[in-house]
Amino acid sequence: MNLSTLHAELVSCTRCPRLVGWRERVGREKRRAYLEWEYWAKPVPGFGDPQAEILLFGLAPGAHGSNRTGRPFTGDASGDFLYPALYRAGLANQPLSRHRGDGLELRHVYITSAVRCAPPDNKPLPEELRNCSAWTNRELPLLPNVRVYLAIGRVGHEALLNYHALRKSAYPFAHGAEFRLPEGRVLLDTYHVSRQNTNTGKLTAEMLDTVLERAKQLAGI
Ligand code: DU
Ligand code: SF4
Repeated sequence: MNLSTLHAELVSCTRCPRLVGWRERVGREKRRAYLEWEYWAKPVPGFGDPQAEILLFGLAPGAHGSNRTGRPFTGDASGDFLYPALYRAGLANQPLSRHRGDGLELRHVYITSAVRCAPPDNKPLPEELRNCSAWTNRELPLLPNVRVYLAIGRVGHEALLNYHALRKSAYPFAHGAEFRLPEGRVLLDTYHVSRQNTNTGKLTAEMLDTVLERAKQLAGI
């Protein structure tokens, strides 16, 4: 099993009925600006460098972002904040991320998320998080060089703790927090890159740059 074969299997997952309904409905109804698009409307596979030392772990696909384009953080405000930061850090070959054929490549970084189908209001149910953890359990072992986890938001943080069977109370989420996990990897946290956080100044570009520099330092990049 490698990442490509895992992703080929993932894209036909229908385990969460509510999310299957939602991802397809959003793809039918579309947003006005994207009427010409054929939405992806399927589970969104992880993306990036298979030899990554840093794993970015998010929440879920955005309804009109990666649920439209089929690549994490591609085509919405969250990606417009995240990818330029990865580019500034030397971890992406370009700041722009528009569609799967845009030439974007990551170095040292791989991106996936706690659930792989867009949820209504960006809020997966506990059962959906449990369902999709089965994919996390299969995907993370295929990334042999990961030394640093960067959780993008609390839900990603908790899914990573769950993956390692660690208790939330011992590892409280906080922007900039840094935890050495028992098996040796380091878990870093950032507030989520959602428009809600970046427009209000809760998460600034400088704050994200600082966390990414720390991730690189810990990963020896
Ligand atoms: O075809 P491939 O080399 O397996 O790459 C698939 C996909 O992964 C491509 O869109 C670029 C991305 N990628 C990357 O971002 N960084 C890498 O180091 C290798 C592949
Ligand atoms: Fe499958 Fe995960 Fe999508 Fe649920 S969220 S349908 S488990 S890919």
